[in-house]
Amino acid sequence: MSEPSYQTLLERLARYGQEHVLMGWEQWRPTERAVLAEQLEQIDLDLVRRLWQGELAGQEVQTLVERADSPPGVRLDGTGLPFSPSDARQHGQQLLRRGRVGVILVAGGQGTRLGFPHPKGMFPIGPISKKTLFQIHLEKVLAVGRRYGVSVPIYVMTSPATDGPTRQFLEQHGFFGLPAEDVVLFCQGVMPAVDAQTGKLLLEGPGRLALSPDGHGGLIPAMARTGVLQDAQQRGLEHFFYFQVDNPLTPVCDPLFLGWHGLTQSAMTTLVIAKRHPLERVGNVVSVDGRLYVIEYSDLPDALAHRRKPDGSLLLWAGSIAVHAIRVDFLARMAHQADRLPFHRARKKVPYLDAQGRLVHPDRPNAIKLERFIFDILPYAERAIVVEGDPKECFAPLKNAPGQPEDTPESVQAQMSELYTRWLRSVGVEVADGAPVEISPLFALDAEQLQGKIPPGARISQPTYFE
Ligand code: UD2
Repeated sequence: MSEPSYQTLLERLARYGQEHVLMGWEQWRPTERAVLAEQLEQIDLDLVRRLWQGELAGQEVQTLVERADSPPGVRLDGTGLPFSPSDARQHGQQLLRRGRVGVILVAGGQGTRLGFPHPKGMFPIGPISKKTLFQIHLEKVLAVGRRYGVSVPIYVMTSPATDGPTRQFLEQHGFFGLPAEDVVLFCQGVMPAVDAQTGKLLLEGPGRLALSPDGHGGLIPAMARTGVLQDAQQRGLEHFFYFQVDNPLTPVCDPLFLGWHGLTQSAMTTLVIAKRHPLERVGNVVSVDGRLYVIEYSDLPDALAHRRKPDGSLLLWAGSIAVHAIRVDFLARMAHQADRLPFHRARKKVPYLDAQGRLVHPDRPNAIKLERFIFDILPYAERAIVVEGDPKECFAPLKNAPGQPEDTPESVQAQMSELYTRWLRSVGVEVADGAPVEISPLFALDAEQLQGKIPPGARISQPTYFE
């Protein structure tokens, strides 16, 4: 690689007042210089400046909430759409049998809150088996394929920090039984962190900008850039089942959910739960002028989150658990208009080199990180709907380190075990209270698949794993 020209870099950076990143250039090794030049290649400095100056802001949250209505869709009791649940389930099963559904798993996040120094998907979450999140997710995809007699491809989005270890881990484990060609990894882009006071790029080391993943909205440009979208189109896929790496209860490719989505010809359908309290850390799905929007919990002022309807129920009741069905042609259309996706600004603590070249670990948020969110494509989706799910059945996100009040490994494992206990009891198995149980996705994907697999009247009083 030829040595990048100092003068060229300086001129480019100076146009945006960012020439400080070349501080110490004379002392850097050629590789450090090359790394910086490469990082700068990936960054649109003009975009960063405009974002910093507050241009390109998304919709005003206050305005959205003022005009927010309940989103259209189907409630837990089956009401809300002119189709019956059995029609929906059948339609979903047909889509699966015809090989029209692929899976997207987003796994590019850094999992800072969990305090686990590897990609989150490598966390051993199985309450008894200690299977990792990745294994559970991939086995679900394998089991769905077996159930419907098709191969279901899974597209896994990583980020520069998680890409290497994720590839290595999945390869080492033979993709947990899926054919290698059906597990497609692709890496999302990055955005620089900027100083919250000055908008200057931060350096995490000599010649190294502080970069972070560009949010799961980065999925759209990344799918187009890496050829993943084309791959899906070539395979004849019509819908993606999209989910996050942190939720082992995700009902991957649930035919009922896919069926509601398909029957209504919705371009994007979101699985929601009725929020259990106003400040629950989920996105709020609302309808404004016939379009769906998600207002992220971190963007929602508390007072607005507490608003209630005249009947006392929460105005913003529909919490997105980040499970979506998305039409492939809609995603392809959005890939041509990725610029329409806004960036969200989050204040974060980011270590940086000060003017003397010393590394500073700030004790309060000093930087702005810029991220795009996938759900910001929702307002562009024709006939978008929500489908309400039961949080006990479909939502146990692993977010926090052990010992925290919620969404910890212990709480997630307890919830998994409770779900499997209900399935077992529904087919006549006696499970003693508190006895941990776990069911491998390859044994049964739901209570229905358990039928006939365990002799009725069986009793379980100690930790039991069905595989
Ligand atoms: C997310 C949703 C929230 C709710 C909740 C449910 C956002 C902004 N908020 O909150 O509305 O649905 O989940 O659990 O999504 N990821 C990437 N690349 C990135 C950033 C994130 O792949 O650049 C992945 C990450 O690996 C994870 C998922 O996106 O699978 C969610 O990220 P998060 O844990 O930061 O989101 P959280 O918990 O704030």
